[in-house]
Amino acid sequence: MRKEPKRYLVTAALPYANGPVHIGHLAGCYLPADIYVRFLKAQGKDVIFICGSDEHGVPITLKAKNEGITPQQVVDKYDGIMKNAFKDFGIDFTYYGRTSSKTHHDTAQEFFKNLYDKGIFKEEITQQYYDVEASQFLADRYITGTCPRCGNPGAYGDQCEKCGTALSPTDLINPKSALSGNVPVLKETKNWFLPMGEIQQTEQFQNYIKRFSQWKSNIKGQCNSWLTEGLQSRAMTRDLDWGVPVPIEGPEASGKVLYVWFDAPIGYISATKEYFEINSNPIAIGSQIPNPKWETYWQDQDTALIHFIGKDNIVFHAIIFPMMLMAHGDFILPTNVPANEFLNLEGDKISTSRNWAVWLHEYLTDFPDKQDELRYVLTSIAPETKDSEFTWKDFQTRVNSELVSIFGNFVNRVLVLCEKYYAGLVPEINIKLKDEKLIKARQTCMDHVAESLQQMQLNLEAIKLRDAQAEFINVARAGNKYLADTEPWKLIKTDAESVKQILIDALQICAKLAIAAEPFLPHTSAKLKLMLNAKDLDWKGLFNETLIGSNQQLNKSEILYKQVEDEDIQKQLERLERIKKANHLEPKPNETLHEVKADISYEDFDKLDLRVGKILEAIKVPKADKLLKLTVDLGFEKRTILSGIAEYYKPEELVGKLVTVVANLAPRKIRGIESQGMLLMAGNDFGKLLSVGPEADIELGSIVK
Ligand code: B3M
Ligand code: ZN
Repeated sequence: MRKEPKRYLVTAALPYANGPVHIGHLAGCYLPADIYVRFLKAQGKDVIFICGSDEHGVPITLKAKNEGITPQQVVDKYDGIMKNAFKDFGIDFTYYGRTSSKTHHDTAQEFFKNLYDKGIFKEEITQQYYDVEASQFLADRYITGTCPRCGNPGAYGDQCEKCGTALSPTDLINPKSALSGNVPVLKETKNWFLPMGEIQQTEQFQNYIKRFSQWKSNIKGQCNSWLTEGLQSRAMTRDLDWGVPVPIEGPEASGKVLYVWFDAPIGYISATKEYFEINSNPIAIGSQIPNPKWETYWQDQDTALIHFIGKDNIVFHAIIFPMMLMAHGDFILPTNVPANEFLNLEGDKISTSRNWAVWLHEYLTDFPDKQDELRYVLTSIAPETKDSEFTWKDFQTRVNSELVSIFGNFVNRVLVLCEKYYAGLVPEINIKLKDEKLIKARQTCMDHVAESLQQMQLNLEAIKLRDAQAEFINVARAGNKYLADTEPWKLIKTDAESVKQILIDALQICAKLAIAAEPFLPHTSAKLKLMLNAKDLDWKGLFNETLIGSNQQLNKSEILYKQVEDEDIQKQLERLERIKKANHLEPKPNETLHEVKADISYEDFDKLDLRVGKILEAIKVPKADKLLKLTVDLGFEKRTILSGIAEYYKPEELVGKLVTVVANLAPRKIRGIESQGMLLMAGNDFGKLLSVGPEADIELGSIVK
């Protein structure tokens, strides 16, 4: 076991400033990071929480091109939008920076220079893809193609987001320019490479990776598989004009910038610096030293550095950035990289380009006072170990049957009864409970509360936030059960003294809930503390017996949560339905599904020659909305096949996919092109699917029977 760190530096991935924030972002890293930080702060730990906008890289320049504005205009627009969305949902960063700031440019350049001067980089002249039409080198997301590792046809030039592998453009199968769609040419250029394969062999790196054993299995697994394959050198510079200029004198570096994944993680350092620069006398929460500096957090070995990220960022945070930090030498290495998997929405992957998302700013327009409700649901379904799914129906159920019926209801019953019986003045207890049944109910409740709180604390420490929140609700559940078992509203007529004890107990549970809610539901926590007239309740009180004393005047109670109505959910579902339609993904009427065609003999069936093929190329047929012209490899020969699937698949999604082909269908001319076969398809709610999946591990030309 590692000893308790003196301080914590928690980071959340710097989001690209190229679009608003959606629930997938929130659930993936900002909310878990915020809950963890709030938990640390509540215990009086010394912690700073750093984030900021990632304003470089191809995602920004592509967005600028699509919107017809400059990259600077893109980042200026979204930096503010993102920052506000986080604030609205209570994501309480110590500092939120931007990578376009001067401090960041200086810090990133100094960092690069440090490694350059030490001779860490390997200078290499390599052939890089170039788009002749756009007169531009095609780095990173400027180029797409098929991932050589998992066959994902939409992999980027620097990474496959499906399997997480870090790629170079030349690794891609069937590369295409994202600017023009053209097949790129190769052109020589010089860049500076981080020799990751060499660093992997160093003792320091081998020592560092021992930490993986303490990490979540999804991260450990990915990292170990890359390390087993062996790491390749990776260019840390790019032939682009948007980014941090490469700080090398002379013509060889002109027109080049730092690779965005070199500069972005340094953004954590520069944002920390900026925070200390701007706050001339910063008092980091709980800091044990009088004048903490940014260096204290980044260079002192007693700091725990924890990066919250989404799974597509694992390689950069768990391997590449630590290698950079190691090569520099002045910095600590990450203690933990708690990466989450992805959150899906109503059966489909969240997608910004298809507008398949719940945007935070839109959510707030429809549910202006339900921030904590969304935090609660997203934590309940957090994709901590595997992908998970948000549906509006589930949102409604969780809010109504957990927040409203369990937590909200318990607090409301207790406070309303106190108002009714004691005018909100906490009574004094004169006699202890005597009735056996009441004594037993009380003991059971107290045991459950203590156990759940303990379990919640352990889960928070282990960053198992889903389980931690479930234990939080169990505390309220135990409180509710106490009331149901003792029925103070009936007992008041026969044994008013016992009711005092029961309600005082229940008030202590409300106080514990107010404290424990802080990490998960900060708005509710503040509201409840106010209602209890106990602003100063703090985490240390969680296991105390008496938090609300006799004669304390409670404030007026309010309902904590309101029901989510069917109409609210209907409205959201209709919105998604409209988007689905707009994306041409609407369900097709399939009323003929139950009518099976007339029987055929085996001989009839046997006339069909069904084969497995691989799509090598897919292009749109001009002036035909539905048609794609495919080149399909049957192993023994290549065929041209026309298929009416342009509404359902983008050409680039098809390349590399395996399909079932009717190989002996008589050739047919469609729009002047001869189609030499047919693909088998299956209809489903979203359109049509190819009948042999991309994962099929099967020889081309195999006979389908
Ligand atoms: N901007 C990628 C992303 O938004 C990237 C993270 C940088 S963290 C240093 O997924
Ligand atoms: Zn892949």
